[in-house]
Amino acid sequence: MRIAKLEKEIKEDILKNLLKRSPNQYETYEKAVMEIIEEVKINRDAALFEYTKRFDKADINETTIRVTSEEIEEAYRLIDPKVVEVIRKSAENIRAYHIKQKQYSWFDSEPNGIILGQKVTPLAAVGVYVPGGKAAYPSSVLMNVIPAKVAGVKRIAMTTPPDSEGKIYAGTLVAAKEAGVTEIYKAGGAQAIAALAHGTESIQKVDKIVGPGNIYVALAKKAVYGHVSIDSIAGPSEILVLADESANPRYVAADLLSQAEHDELASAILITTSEALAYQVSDEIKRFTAVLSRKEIIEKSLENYGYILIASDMEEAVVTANEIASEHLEILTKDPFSIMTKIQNAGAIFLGEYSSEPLGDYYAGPNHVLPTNGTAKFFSPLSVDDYIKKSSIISYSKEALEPVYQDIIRFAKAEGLTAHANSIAVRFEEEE
Ligand code: HSO
Ligand code: ZN
Repeated sequence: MRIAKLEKEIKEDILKNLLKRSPNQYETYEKAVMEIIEEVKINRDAALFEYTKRFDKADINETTIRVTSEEIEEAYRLIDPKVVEVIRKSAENIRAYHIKQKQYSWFDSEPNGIILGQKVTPLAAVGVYVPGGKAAYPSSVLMNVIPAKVAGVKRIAMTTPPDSEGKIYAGTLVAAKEAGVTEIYKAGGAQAIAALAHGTESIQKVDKIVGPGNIYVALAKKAVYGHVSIDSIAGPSEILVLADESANPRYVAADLLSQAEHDELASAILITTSEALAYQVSDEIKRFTAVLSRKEIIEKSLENYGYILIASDMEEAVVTANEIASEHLEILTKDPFSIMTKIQNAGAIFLGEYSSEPLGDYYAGPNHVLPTNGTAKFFSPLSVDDYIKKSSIISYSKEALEPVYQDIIRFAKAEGLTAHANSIAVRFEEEE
C-alpha cells in the first residue's frame, strides 16, 4: 500500500480519486432499465416472469414466485444452527438499538383552545431488495428489515433473484424470517424494482423501496423515485483509520483489510501521526493479505484506493478525515473520545482498540447501511426515521381564532387569494 506524507496535493488527489468510484456509466444502462420498467408496468406478471427467464435463467410463475413456509424450513436445515443462533443474537442487538430511535406523536394544547401537534405514522408497505448469489449478505437483510419492523411497518415485501433452479440462498431466507419479513418473492434486477413500485398480479405495490443492488437496480430505484420513496444509493465500502503511536499495527492492518475485501472499488485509508506505525502497518498488510481468501480483490482495492498517510499532527489528521467523510471511521488513539468530539463527518465512528469495524457490520446493533462517497457530510445511517412519516396536527377553537382572524385575512389578501380570506371570514360573518 502506498505511503505518503499528508500534503495538500496528495489530499486533493485522493479526494478526486475517491469520487471516481461513484457509478458514472448511467447512460449506458438507462435505456434498458427504462424499457424494463415500462414493460413491467404494462404487462405486469407476464413481463416479470419473462425477464426472470431471460436474466436469471429461472422458470417462475404465479404459483412459484412467492417463497413458501416449506422453502423457509428447508433453508433452516441448510444453515449451521450456530449461525442461526448468531443471527438471532445480532437481530436482538439491532432491535434494542433501533427501538431507541423511535419517534412518538406529540400534541401541545393551550388554555385558549389551540392544539398543535405532530402525528407519527409508519409507512404501510416497504419493499426490501436483496441481491442474489454471493452478494446476498444475511446481515444486510437484518439491517434493512429490523428498523422497518421497529417503526411499525405492517407489510415488508422482500424480493431477491432466484438461481437457475428457482431457489433462493438459504442465508437470505433465514435472515428474512428472523427479521420479520412478511412476504418473499423470487424476482431480481430492474424488473423487481418495477414490480414493487407499480404492482403486478403477484406483487402488490409498496410505498418505499430499500436495499442495495447492482447498477440496474440502482438506476431502477432512481427512476421510480417520486412515485415511491427510496433509500440512498449505496456506494462501495470505505474505512478510514485515525491512529497515533499507541495503536497496534496488526489491528490497524486487519481493520483496513476488512473493508478492502468487500470489492475492488472499496477504499481503505490510514491517517497516522506516527511514521513508525505507518511502516509497521504496511508490513502487516502484506503479511495478512498473502493468506486471506479474497487476496485478489484486496490487492486491487488497495492498489486503487488504499493509502497510508503520515500527518504532522492529530489536528491535520482530523481535518482530513472530515474532508473525506468516510463511511466508517475508526479512532485508535490514546484519547479516542476527545477526538470523536472533533469529527464532523463520518457514517459510523468506532472508538478504541476493541471496536473493530466488523463488530458494527454484524453485531453491536447500530445500522451498517451508511452514507458512502462523501455523503456523510449530509446523510445519516439508515434508521427507524426512514420508515415513518409525519402529519401536522392543527386545531383552533373559536376563541383562539377570533383575535387573529383579521390578520390572516390581511395576509391572504396580500397574496391575492380571496377564497382563502373568505374561508376565514365566513366564520365570523354574524359579528361583522
Ligand atoms: N461493511 C458493509 C456491510 C457488510 N459487511 C455486510 C459485511 N457484511 C457496509 O459498508
Ligand atoms: Zn463489511
